Amino acid sequence: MEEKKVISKTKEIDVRDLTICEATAQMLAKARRDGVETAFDRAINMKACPIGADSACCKHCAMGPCRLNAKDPYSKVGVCGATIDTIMARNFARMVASGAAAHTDHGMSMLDLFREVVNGKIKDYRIKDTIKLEKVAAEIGIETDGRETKDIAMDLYRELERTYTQVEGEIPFTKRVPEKTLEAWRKLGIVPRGAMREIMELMHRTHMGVDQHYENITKQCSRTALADGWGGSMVATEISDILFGTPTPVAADVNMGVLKEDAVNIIVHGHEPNLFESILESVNEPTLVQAAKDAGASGINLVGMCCSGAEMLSRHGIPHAGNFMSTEAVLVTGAVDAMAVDVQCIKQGLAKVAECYNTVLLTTNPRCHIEGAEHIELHEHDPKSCTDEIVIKAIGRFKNRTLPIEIPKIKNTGIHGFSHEYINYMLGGTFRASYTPLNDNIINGRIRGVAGVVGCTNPRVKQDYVHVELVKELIKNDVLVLQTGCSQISLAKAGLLTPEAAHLAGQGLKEVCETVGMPPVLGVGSCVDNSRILIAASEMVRTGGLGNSIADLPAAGAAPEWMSEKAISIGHYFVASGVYTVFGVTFPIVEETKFHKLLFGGLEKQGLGKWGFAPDPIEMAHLMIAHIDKKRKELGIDKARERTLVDMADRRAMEAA
Ligand code: XCC
Repeated sequence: MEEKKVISKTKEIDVRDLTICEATAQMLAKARRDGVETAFDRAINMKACPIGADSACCKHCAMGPCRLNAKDPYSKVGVCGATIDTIMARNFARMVASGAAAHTDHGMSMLDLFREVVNGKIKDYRIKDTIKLEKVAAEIGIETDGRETKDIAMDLYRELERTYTQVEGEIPFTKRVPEKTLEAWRKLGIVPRGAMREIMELMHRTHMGVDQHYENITKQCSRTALADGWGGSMVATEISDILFGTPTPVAADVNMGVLKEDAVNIIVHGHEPNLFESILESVNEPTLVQAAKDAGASGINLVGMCCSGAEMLSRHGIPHAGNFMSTEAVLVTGAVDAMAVDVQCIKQGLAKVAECYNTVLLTTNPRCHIEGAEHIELHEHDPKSCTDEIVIKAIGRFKNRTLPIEIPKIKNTGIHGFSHEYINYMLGGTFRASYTPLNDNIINGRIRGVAGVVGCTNPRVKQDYVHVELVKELIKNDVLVLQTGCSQISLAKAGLLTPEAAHLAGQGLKEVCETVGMPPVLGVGSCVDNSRILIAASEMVRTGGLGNSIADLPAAGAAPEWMSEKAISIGHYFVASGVYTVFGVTFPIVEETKFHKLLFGGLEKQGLGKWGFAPDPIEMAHLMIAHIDKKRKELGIDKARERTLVDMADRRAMEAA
């Protein structure tokens, strides 16, 4: 191990104050012994810039960078005269633009792949879910009756391409938006055209000297974020389902204990399922399995991390080693022979940690090279030449293992893969698949409301703690929780993605879970799969009894440990879709400014949702529950809930007697 670092300040901090993930804590302790630095150490040693944290600085031109005073925000303006509201709105807008670009570029890659599969130029992938293909096509007005799959697929491609390239008009999936929600968007002029146009316009407007009204900037923010949620992300999810299969519940293991000391361990970390799907074939290739055995291994063990890991967990039950803040820690086990990455959330710090443990770190996507990592590009016309090579390199590293291996013996089994299609089926059964039972249970008060808890982990807070405490508090109060991304992994590690976790739920939610046999926390996939939550919300509106728009639903969202710009884009498309969305950790805004009042209240008055902020999980849960209760009252179903609670109390009293 070369170049040992002295991690002075961090040594005094107990690793258990950094994470509640036992496996990560064990590996952080080992990293310290080994003299290896991780993002946890860097976060302690690097105080977040206080001016940037408040979004009170502007570096959009060379007359600055200008710094305003967050404590007295209207005392100064930038050199050009930009006010604090303009500066904060522009900074926020650029986060939305970047996050939306990440999701839409990912979605467009999936669509490129789909086109080449349909026209027969790519033969290594194929359409797996023709039922979903026809369903999605029919939903957006494509004729499906009596037509060849290939013809429907080509029409679907052409139609969905508009999501990205269309210059005028509404993107195709606006057909899924509840009428009243769409009406509010049309009134505000925020129905997305094509993602490329929206992102381009947002970047233009935030250039020096263009849009200098925070309200107008926020409108384009909403339009761009909606182009992500109902466009780029939704296309990524739907096309991935069509190509690789729509998830259905599957039992799978999560945590570092999924690594095997005697096997060749390969981790895939990133966001695009094609790399993972292809490597899944490579690790089952008989010649490569034999090569691993010849090297003395029991076999090849393929494991996921972060979001593509969450997709593979949902689709195929592939084990998952951990979320974003565990990606360096997992390498400290010494057991990872190769880590292959594609795009998004790949810390540059991985290169150094991989080097310390002789792990082969491989980049595979032309968009993401990392200094110090080897690049083997994945070409979709011949993906196996890349993924076979990754396996060969991993076997080579296995053969030459020299360092001691320490794998935390922790594994948590849970149920993953609740697509919105499956939720429909699960609640209604094969012959009457519908959201009616969910709506009925919300109306009668057994389920108080629905929450989407999503997003990253962040070393500025104790890893997993905020996610876990928030979700526990929500289910305890009869709120059904849907999860994606790194948050889903936090809860899976805490054992809440099991039907048995129903005992932690309130009496009403517990009854529903026990009747259906479902967990109180439903894992729906990766971050682009947040679009499944939007579709579920639309279905709830369409089913009836819970209002006419998404904003009417007794629902709320949260990203309690967020860190990425994608999270801001996701948060804003939920807000623009009508959802009260609460973030933890920090929020890039100065409180009590006009821009703050717009995001945290004004948008709701326009018929959209609103932002909230609370770093404490219990406070966050109660903000969400209060909102859910407010919506129940507006719908006139608050009495049903009170009645149910009285009934429950009576019954408990009877049971106790
Ligand atoms: Fe990244 Fe998607 Fe955040 Fe996790 S949740 S840290 S964005 S991997 Ni998507």
